Amino acid sequence: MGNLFSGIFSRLFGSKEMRVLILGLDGAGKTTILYRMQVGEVVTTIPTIGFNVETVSFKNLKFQVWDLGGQTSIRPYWRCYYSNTDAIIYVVDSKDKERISISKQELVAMLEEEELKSACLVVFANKQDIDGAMSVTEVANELGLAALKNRKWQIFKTSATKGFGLEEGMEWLATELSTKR
Ligand code: G3D
Ligand code: MG
Repeated sequence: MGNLFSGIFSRLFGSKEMRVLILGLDGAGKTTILYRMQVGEVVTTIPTIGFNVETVSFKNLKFQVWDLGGQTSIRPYWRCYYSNTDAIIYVVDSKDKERISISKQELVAMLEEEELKSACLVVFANKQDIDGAMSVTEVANELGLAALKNRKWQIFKTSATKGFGLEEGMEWLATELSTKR
């Protein structure tokens, strides 16, 4: 696996497990990003409660992905996946102005979780290849990122399909994580 992303994360390889959650509303581009990283085989598990969790493990790095939004009844089950999370990659469809406020609510609710208190946050303002998409500044404002307290965060302008921005974001993440270990 001599690809770009394994190169970016290579400085994190060691004995300590690193856990990264990739979250956002359905359709934001999470699965596309997961495959784009090409760090390993994506395994989909469907817990009995009925939400898909996609997992990729690569050496000591573990990425887990699921969709936020929708039924609040399954929310307590997410907690099974929070423990020891080092980072959250939050993916936003920059073209979806209708649901950006829901995306914000979901993000804010997520960040209130005790287990995620020390996780750093990377926001991907995704689908920037589409005309009329919100700018990265608009997405940051809509999500209220400036109001976040005690949280290392950064936002990147990305296109998962065209492949731009992901590398910069992952680079920032790898740097943050390497200071944590
Ligand atoms: P999810 O896993 O967050 O639910 P997906 O989202 O990765 O399944 O992506 C949902 C749809 O958005 C897919 O289209 C995917 O190709 C598209 N998409 C993801 N990222 C981008 C992007 O950066 N730009 C554009 N233009 N499209 C993107 P389909 O048609 O397969 O449903
Ligand atoms: Mg998906």
